[in-house]
Amino acid sequence: MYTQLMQTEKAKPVTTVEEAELKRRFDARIDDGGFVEAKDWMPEHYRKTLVRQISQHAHSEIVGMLPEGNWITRAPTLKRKAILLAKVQDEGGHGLYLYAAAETLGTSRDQMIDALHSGKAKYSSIFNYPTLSWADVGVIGWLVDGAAIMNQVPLCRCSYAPYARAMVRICREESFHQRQGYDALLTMMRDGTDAQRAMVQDAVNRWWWPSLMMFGPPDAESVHSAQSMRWGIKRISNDDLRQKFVDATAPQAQLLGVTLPDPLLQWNEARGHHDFGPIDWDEFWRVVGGEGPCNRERLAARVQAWDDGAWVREAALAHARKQRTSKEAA
Ligand code: BYC
Repeated sequence: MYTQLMQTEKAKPVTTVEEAELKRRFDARIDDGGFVEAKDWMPEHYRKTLVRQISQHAHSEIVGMLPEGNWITRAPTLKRKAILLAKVQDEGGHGLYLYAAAETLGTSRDQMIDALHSGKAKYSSIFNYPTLSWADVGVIGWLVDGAAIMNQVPLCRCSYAPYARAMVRICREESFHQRQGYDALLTMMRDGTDAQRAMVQDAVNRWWWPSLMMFGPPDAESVHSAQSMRWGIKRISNDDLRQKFVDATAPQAQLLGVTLPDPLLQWNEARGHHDFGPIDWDEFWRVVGGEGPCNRERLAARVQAWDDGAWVREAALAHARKQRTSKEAA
C-alpha cells in the first residue's frame, strides 16, 4: 500500500564489457545535459546518492511541518490561520511527491521512514529550532522558505528527471510560502505595535544564522558536492547558493525595517556581493548530530504520529484485501 516496493523488472546481469558501455553512454548523456529516467541504467553510486538526498529532502518537508504546525491554533486572525493551514498542508504534499520520486529508485517508503525514525537518515538542521512567537512563522516563510527556494530552483534541472519534475511543482508553492511570510512580517512591522516589531526583530535574530546553515557545509568540507555536481544532481555549490541568498535577502531586510544580526554584513563593491561574518559550524554539526534544541522532540513527534496512524494503514490494507477478494469472487 503506502510502502509498495517498485515493481522494477528483474535486471539481467550485465557483463563487465556491457557495463562499461552502459556507463560510457550514461556519462555522455550527463555531459550533454540530458536527463535520466527511472528505468534507465544508472551507476549504483548515482542511485544511492539520489536516494540519500531525495529521502532526506522528503523527511525535511515532513519534519518541517512541526515548527509551524505548532502555531495553527494560535494564528492571530482567521485569514492567517487559513494561510498557515494551507502552507503546512503543502509541506506534507511536498514530502509525498519526494517520497514517490525516491521510490522510483527502488527504495520503499517503509525503508525511508524507518531510516528517519531510527536516526540513520538526516533532515534539514533548520527544523531543530523552536518557534517561540507568531513572528517566527513569518520569519520561517521569509528566510527558511526563501533559502529553500534558492537551493531548490537549481534542482528543477537535476539530471534525475522524476526529482526534477517534483521540484518544479514544489518551487511554485514555495514562492507563495515565502511571500506569505514576508507579507505577515510587513504587516507587523508597518501596522503593528512596538512590541510586535520587537518580536519580529527577535525572531530574525534567532533564525538568520540557522537559515544560512541550511545550504550545508562550506564547499571545501562538502563531501558529496564534487560528485553530485559532476552528475548534474547539484547545479550550484553550497557556498554560491548561500551567497546568492545573502545578496537577495539583505535588501529585503532593509525594506522590512529589521537588522540582520551580523555586524560584518556589508556590500562589497569590488566583489559585487555582500560580505558576511563567519558561520558557527560547530553549532551546525552539533544540530546535525542530534544535539540541537528540538531534535529529540521532533523525532519523537514523527514516531508518535506514525504509531498513532497504524490503525489507518491497517484499515486501508484490510479494505484493499476485501476489494481484491470480492473482485476475484465476481
Ligand atoms: N541539515 O556534502 P554535503 C523546506 C549533511 S525543506 C542537515 O554538502 P550534499 C521546508 C548532508 O546530508 C528543505 N544535514 O551534502 C519544509 C551530508 O550528510 P550525509 C530541505 C545537512 O547532499 C517545511 C553532510 O551534511 N531541502 O524547504 O551534497 C517548511 C555533508 O554535506 C545539511 C533539501 O533537502 C543541513 N542543512 O548537500 C518550510 C534540499 N546540509 O547525507 C520549508 C535538497 C548538509 O552524508 N538537498 N547536510 O549523512 C540538497 O540540496 C543537499 O542535500 C544539501 C547538502 C545542500 C542540503
